[in-house]
Amino acid sequence: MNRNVSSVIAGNEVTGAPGGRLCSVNPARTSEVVAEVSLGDAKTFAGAARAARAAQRSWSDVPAPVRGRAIAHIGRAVEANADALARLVTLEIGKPYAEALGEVREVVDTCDFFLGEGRRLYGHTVPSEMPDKQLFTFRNPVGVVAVITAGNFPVAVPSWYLIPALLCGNSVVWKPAEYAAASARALFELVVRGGGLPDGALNVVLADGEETFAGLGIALGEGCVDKVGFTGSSTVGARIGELAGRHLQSPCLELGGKNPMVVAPSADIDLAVAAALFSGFGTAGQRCTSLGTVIVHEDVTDEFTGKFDEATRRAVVGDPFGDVLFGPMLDARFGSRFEEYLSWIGPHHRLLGSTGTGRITAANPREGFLGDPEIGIFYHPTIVAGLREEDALFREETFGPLVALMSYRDLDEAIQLANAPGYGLSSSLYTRDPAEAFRFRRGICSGMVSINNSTSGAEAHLPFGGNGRSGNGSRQSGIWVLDQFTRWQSMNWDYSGSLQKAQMDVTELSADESFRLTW
Ligand code: UN1
Repeated sequence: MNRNVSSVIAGNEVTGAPGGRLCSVNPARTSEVVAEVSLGDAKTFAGAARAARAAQRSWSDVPAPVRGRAIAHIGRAVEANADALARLVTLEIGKPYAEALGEVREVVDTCDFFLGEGRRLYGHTVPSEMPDKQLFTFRNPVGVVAVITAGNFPVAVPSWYLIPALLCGNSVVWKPAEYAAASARALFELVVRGGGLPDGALNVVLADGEETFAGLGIALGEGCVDKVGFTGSSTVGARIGELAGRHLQSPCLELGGKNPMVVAPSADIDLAVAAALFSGFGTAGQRCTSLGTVIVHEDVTDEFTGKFDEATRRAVVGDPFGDVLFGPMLDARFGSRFEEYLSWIGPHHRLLGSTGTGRITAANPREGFLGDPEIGIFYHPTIVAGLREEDALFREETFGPLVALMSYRDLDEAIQLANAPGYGLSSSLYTRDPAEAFRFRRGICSGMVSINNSTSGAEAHLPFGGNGRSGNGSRQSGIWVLDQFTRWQSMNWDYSGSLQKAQMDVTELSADESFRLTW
């Protein structure tokens, strides 16, 4: 498999590569090219936004239930191609096949949820304070939505934007991660062809970050983008938020996380270890919901640490088409960035989980590795104990297979430590004490809380999103995302035949204020 992939605007493949060309390679075997990618530039992005603007009105004229049927067809198309799509995801970003299949399932779940929303998109009928007058609310599409997504979930996370945005009657310009361009093009084709969408309703632009940012600036300036959705790092999210804010827009931002897991003394330790293993190292720790720091009660620290260390040492790393805990990094750039995080390890830290740290090679081997580590971008899983609050490893997201470990004395301290880095995406508590569970829920500043479940693995129809450094409070998924992709319009209709002035012409009943109860 080796395909050329380019942008598609208003149904036409963009020819040429004003933004240059790159190869999307298999990170488990970097000599294998998955796709040759022709990149667009800022003008390409702005052109796509204009095309989306031109197509938006006629797309929103399609009745919502008919748009819902299109979403139903997209879901079935993705389901029918699940294996091929999941294989492509594994090939292109190195996520284990079982996880890739789960991610494809998440696209189908999203379609299943929104296909029915086409027959709802409810507004309200609201009573008026005056007779012969009726009030209403309607959901209107926002217009053109620009969606910029990361490549760690190259099909599921984009679907959280594309599917509801299209269902609500918006047209979309989607800029996926360049290093996951083939998976993106595959999803694009399933959505456009599977759903039978008209040209321009969905456009895909392949471009690097800076060209995208410049193009977004142009499009916002021309009034061709009405809503920005972004999933990626907190640093880039802050830049996008600033740009959108200058145009009086509030974007939907889904950013990084330093997701804590608190292990209370009453916890089922084996269960907590299994969860820490999955959420710390699944997807090689490259989920926004990946576990950042385990905060363990001091009474069970030794037990938890011993078991977590052992489970991590035993875990199989390697070929993502095999039965492994995790495969390679998504792309070379994530390998280099991870090395920077590893450089934050100091002399006061204690390393667990592996016999080595850093890149897995013949000279720095990992026992039980599946395949040949030299041909891909593989890293040792690392558990760092002995953390202090002032450590960068405690405060910053470390996108990669690294989990930090700390101890706590009482729940208030655990909550304080869990909130201290200032992110607020996902969190988890292992306990058998229900009062502790509700106290934790109340005290934690994260958008998502798991009790006796890991920090990752959110279902596709609960609100997904974070606070603080993890986002601006926007929520995706389920009914909650409708507020991102529609705007409320209120209408009042006076059929009294006279000008009834609100607040001034209201007739109240005469209440007897002097009445007192004597029983
Ligand atoms: C992300 O990493 O951006 O809850 C999304 C989870 C997945 C989604 C992660 N369902 O881990």
